Formats: sequence, structure tokens, C-alpha cells
Amino acid sequence: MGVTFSSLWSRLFSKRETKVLILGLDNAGKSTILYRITMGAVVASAPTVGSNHEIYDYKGVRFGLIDLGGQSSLRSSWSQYFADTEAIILVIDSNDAARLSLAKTELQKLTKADELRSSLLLVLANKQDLPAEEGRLTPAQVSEALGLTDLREREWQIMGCSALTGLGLMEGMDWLVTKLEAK
Ligand SMILES: Nc1nc2c(ncn2[C@@H]2O[C@H](COP(=O)(O)OP(=O)(O)O)[C@@H](O)[C@H]2O)c(=O)[nH]1
Ligand SMILES: [Mg+2]
Repeated sequence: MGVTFSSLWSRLFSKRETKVLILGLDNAGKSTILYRITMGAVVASAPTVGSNHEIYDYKGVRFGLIDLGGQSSLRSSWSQYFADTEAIILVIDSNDAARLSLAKTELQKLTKADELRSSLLLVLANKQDLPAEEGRLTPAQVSEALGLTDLREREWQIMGCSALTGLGLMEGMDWLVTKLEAK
């Protein structure tokens, strides 16, 4: 078996990446969350075409965070990224009640995918900074609409968050670290 210099280098000097896919419908806030977590700031970004990949070291875990475009034309290519995924962060726009059933349909496809059988699932009920009076749903309402309690044989967690204020994001990462360590 040949060992190239670059693979030897990466084995010696870099930690293994824990692959995490950030998925969800377009406009849910996936890219804003990615940059909020990795850069600690809100970075304006155009709708994602293809993917954004960032490495993030947190509490001893080297996360390889991959944010995929969520428009319907791009969702069909998500499965190309499934292999070796240790966790999925499913981002939901809590202010978009009208598309929750579509988000549920996408979640059901993910939970049926063989390659994601043992992936952890962190659902982020994003945009919690928006007022409830204008239709923003609570994490409990999002959980109910997605049917999370019906999920069998999968470790999952739902967390309310806001990519704009940072609320809830690191708590979500903490849950992932705890579960990854227990694996
Ligand atoms: N109020 C509010 N707006 C958000 C939040 N997160 C993202 N957005 C906005 O939602 C829009 C879509 O965000 P983006 O990250 O591009 O979504 P993506 O398509 O899932 O990557 C942008 O205008 C963001 O500024 C949030 O927590 N609260
Ligand atoms: Mg995006």
C-alpha cells in the first residue's frame, strides 16, 4: 500500500475531521449559522450554490462543517455528501410555518438514507429573535410539526437559536460534542 507524503503529513499532523452536514430549506439561515459559529460574526452571504466548507475546532473536536445549498434544485444533490457524516444539523426557519411540512418531508428523506443511519441529528429552530406575535414558532411547536418524537433509533435534539444574536448555537455544539464523545 503506497503512502503518499501528503497523506502521511495529514495523519501525523492533523486531527481527523468530524463531518457535519448543515442542511435545511433555502433561507433557513444555514450559511449565517455556519459563519456565526466559525467566525463569531454575522456575515452577509448570497444564497449558497454548491457548498461552503469550514473547519472549526471546539472542545477537542475538529468539526468539518459543510453547508449545502437548500433550493429545491440543489436538495437532490445532498446525498452525494452523505458518506461518513457523523452529524446533521437541520436548520429550520421558525418563522416559516408555511414550509414546515416541506421541511418535514426533507427530514424524512434524511432519516431513511442508509448512509445517515448512525448520524446524530441536531435540529436548530432558528430565528427565535423574531416576535412570536408575528407567527414565529417555538422550538416545541417546530418539534411537533416535524414529528421528531416519532424518530426511532436516532439520537436527536432540538434547540431554539438565533444566528443573529448567537442564542442557542453553542449549546447545540455542546450537545454534539457530548454525543460524539459518547460514541
Ligand atoms: N431574524 C433572523 N434572520 C436570520 C437569522 N438567521 C438567518 N437570517 C436571515 O435569513 C436569510 C437567509 O439566511 P441564509 O444564511 O442565507 O440562509 P440559507 O439559505 O439557509 O443559507 C438572511 O437574510 C439572513 O440574514 C436569524 O436567526 N434571525
Ligand atoms: Mg446558504
